[in-house]
Amino acid sequence: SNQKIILQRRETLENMCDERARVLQDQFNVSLNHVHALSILVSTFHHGKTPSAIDQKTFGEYTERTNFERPLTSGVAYALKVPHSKREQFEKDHGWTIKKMETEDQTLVQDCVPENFDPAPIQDEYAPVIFAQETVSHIVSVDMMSGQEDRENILRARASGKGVLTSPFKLLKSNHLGVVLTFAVYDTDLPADATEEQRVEATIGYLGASYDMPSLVEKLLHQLASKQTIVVDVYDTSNASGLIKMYGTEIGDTSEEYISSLDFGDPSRKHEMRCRFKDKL
Ligand code: WA2
Repeated sequence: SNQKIILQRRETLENMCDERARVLQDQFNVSLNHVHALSILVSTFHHGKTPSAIDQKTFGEYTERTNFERPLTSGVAYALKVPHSKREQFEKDHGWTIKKMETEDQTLVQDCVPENFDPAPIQDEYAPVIFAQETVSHIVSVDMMSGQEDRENILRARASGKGVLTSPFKLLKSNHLGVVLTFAVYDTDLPADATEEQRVEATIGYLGASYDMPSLVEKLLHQLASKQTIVVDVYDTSNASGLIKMYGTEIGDTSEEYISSLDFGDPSRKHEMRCRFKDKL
């Protein structure tokens, strides 16, 4: 009967949506665990050894060769915590100045490379990138605290000791919306119940990964069958007053929609997947 067909169609939509949401969430979780492990690698082999066993070349090769471990990421990078009192020495040691992050509101896309960035204005502290995977080499020397989303992520990561996510924003040298995942690196083994102040004090750097949502969700959905049948949108719903579409299209039969929940591991961010049929019944 017609009623039966409508119910079956509904069930198909729910199953396909839940499956896609589960695959996306699992892949995200896998890469989150590997980014966490990378922060421990930097702590052990860069800060834990004298001389350090990691330089840009080692970091670049290692992160490129282990890229398969971090599905959905477009690149990983490591930034150091540099207080203003150490800036001059830091810049002398590295042979470059700490740059201010400049967004495309102020400049042309092609100018958005650190060589064209101005030196960072005086601040209490900076977070210049010292190591980067080849895919995000354009952020080396950029002060991550001079970008609003990156700065908020850094502050939350070091106070919490957990992996934290930004809201979707336009990444440097990208035309897409993306998110950044950040883990703080500490110079001592902190007790699990360490206070925020102890955590901030013990912070020495920040390991971050960027996710270019459209191209990466696209790649993932491509691997699943029946891409012809449904269309999916991914939303950041953290702010009830304004949902942000991180991925999606305008097409599809909007008369029937199903929502699957997504958990990307940061309790202060909420996400969901909204699915609908491509064609009307
Ligand atoms: N990585 C790549 N592209 C970006 C970006 C970013 N942040 N911010 C804007 N465009 C080194 O949390 C520390 C990575 C920030 C980590």
